[in-house]
Amino acid sequence: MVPFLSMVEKTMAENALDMSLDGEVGLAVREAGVALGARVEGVDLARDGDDDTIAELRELLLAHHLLVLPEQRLSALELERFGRRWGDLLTHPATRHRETDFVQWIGGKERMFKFFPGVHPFGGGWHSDMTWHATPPIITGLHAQRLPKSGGDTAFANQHLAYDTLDEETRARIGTLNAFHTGKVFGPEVEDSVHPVVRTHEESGRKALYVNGNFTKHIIGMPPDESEALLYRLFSHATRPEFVYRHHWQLHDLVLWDNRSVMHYAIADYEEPRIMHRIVVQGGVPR
Ligand SMILES: O=C(O)CCC(=O)C(=O)O
Ligand SMILES: [Fe+2]
Repeated sequence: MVPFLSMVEKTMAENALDMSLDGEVGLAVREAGVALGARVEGVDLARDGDDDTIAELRELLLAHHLLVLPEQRLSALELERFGRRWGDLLTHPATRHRETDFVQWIGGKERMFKFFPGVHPFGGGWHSDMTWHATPPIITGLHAQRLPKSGGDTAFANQHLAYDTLDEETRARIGTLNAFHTGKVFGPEVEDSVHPVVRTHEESGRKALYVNGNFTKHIIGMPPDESEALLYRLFSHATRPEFVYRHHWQLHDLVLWDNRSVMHYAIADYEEPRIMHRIVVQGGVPR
């Protein structure tokens, strides 16, 4: 078993940022959380959408798994245009912006504070985005339009840390397993998919846990009781607070994250409107 603290130290070293100036385009970068995340200032995406800036942001996202870009004044169509710099965009069956299918509009009264067992507002419950899709998004961007006076944070958990801190026996046991993910929570016509329990990041080569409580229903070829017990154990390990960065939103924050590396949870502890614009960048088949 890899000692947990040495993993955190490794992540801290990776994150080692006390406000450094990054690369050629002069972005100001500092750590957002110990487990993951960097805050990037000195960029105005409405203006600085050049290839060098996008290349720098790509590198930063790969290193830190999540980027906070404060004070981005982008319309929905500008957000869509920015998203297309990262790859093809996916639509989402649940919620679409009135101006474009490629930006999701997330908000509304029905999403406010309510606790009923098993009922989550959009994004509530730990998940990586759209894992029910055959080629789920590698990157999600969320842009804060309207925020409640308090509450409404989003929590993000580093799934490389989650994988690396599993005991060796469990890592060996899950290394070749696949799991069934369902999209039926969004409608009977929405697809289901099977993906590996451990995903290897195409760019970094690092392994990550890739199962989640919202969409992953069972392990393929395993008796139901055993599958449930294993998934339950993996879900609770994957979301240990030590792996988490909790983002407290400011208006016009744009947060980008890598769904191959992190899970997230929209915390529904607010009683006023909270509105987000969202884009998702399509990936390949998870391996
Ligand atoms: O509203 C949020 O904080 C996150 C919602 C979510 O899960 C998502 O945008 O993928
Ligand atoms: Fe999500």
